[in-house]
Amino acid sequence: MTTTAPAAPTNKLGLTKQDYVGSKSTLCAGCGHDSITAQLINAAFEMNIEAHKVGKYSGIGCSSKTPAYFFNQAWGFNSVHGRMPSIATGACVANRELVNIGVSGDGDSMSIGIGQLVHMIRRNVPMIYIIEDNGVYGLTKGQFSATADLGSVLKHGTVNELAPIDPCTLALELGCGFVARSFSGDPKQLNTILKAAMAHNGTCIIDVISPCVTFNNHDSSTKSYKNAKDHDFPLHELGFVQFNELEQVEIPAGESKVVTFPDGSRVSFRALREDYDPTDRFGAMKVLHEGVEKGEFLTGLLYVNTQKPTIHDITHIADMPLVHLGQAALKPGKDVLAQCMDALM
Ligand SMILES: Cc1ncc(C[n+]2csc(CCOP(=O)(O)OP(=O)(O)O)c2C)c(N)n1
Ligand code: SF4
Repeated sequence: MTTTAPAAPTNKLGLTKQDYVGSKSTLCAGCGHDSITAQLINAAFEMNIEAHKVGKYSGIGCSSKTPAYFFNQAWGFNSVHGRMPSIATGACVANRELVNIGVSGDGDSMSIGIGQLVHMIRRNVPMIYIIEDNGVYGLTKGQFSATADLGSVLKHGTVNELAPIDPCTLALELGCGFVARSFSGDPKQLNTILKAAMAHNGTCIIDVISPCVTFNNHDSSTKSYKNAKDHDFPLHELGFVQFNELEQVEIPAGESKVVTFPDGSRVSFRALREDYDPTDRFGAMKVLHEGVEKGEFLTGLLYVNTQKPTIHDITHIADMPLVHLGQAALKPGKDVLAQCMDALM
């Protein structure tokens, strides 16, 4: 008797998880970046994202190679080192219907690319920007990056004497409306944060500690699997209910703070640290600074503000994606041009 394998589960679009997969990873076995890719695939499958409506972007680094490993059907641009934000901003303005996902490294984002990144956050470009944070430049063989903790030690003994830049406090300072930190070794939390980011409209900065097993996973590294596990301090237990499941799933009243996203999806926060309020920006900054002093590695959806105007609102961009506008709208004629010129005088 022959038995047939059970059919793979499908989502509301009739797609299987395999439909969200990309090429085979060429990263080192055990690299944290591959776990992040896996959660992106899971989150997009669960959120019924249409992969052909995704724009995926990156800079240069091992982390920046990863968009090749998910969503084969998506649009993609692997940019120059640190230049992903301007490429993504252009794509986002040209087609406001895209779901934008950027993957970068701590080197790509916090050194050569920091100038671009801060202006992307300031403009509130709707995109999920993941920093796969291992404290080193993995691709160029493990030099310290700008997120390496003060006093951390490289494999061959070099000590880092510079204070780190924290992507999350930087994003909070810039008024980013969605700031999160997670760990590639905590798939459940990361999955929930990614789904919430997919429901958000605006820049999402997600700093994910993602150990580099080849150059920065030893005992004296503060970005190793062991160190992250030993010091991981989740600020809350997160729950996520997508807008189209609200009728089936109940969020327990009373104990949780609930934030509703523009598409109707909800995130619930059950506080593990008393009085942490994820909608209080200054409070979040204070807790993060205190955490650094205590040596705590604080994770969760640190801050969320669903009301911030995006670049589309600020620039009054047309509802119709610019890429779909016809000739008549794109070439409105001499009179309109003259009016524009007059307005500038
Ligand atoms: C303009 C330019 N400068 C320097 C480099 C060399 N370079 C390649 S990747 C990289 C840093 C990668 O580190 P990170 O972004 O943290 O990614 P990881 O490899 O650790 O995932 C550098 C400096 C480059 N490719 N282009
Ligand atoms: S060198 Fe490090 S960051 Fe790059 S693939 Fe290997 S483990 Fe990952």
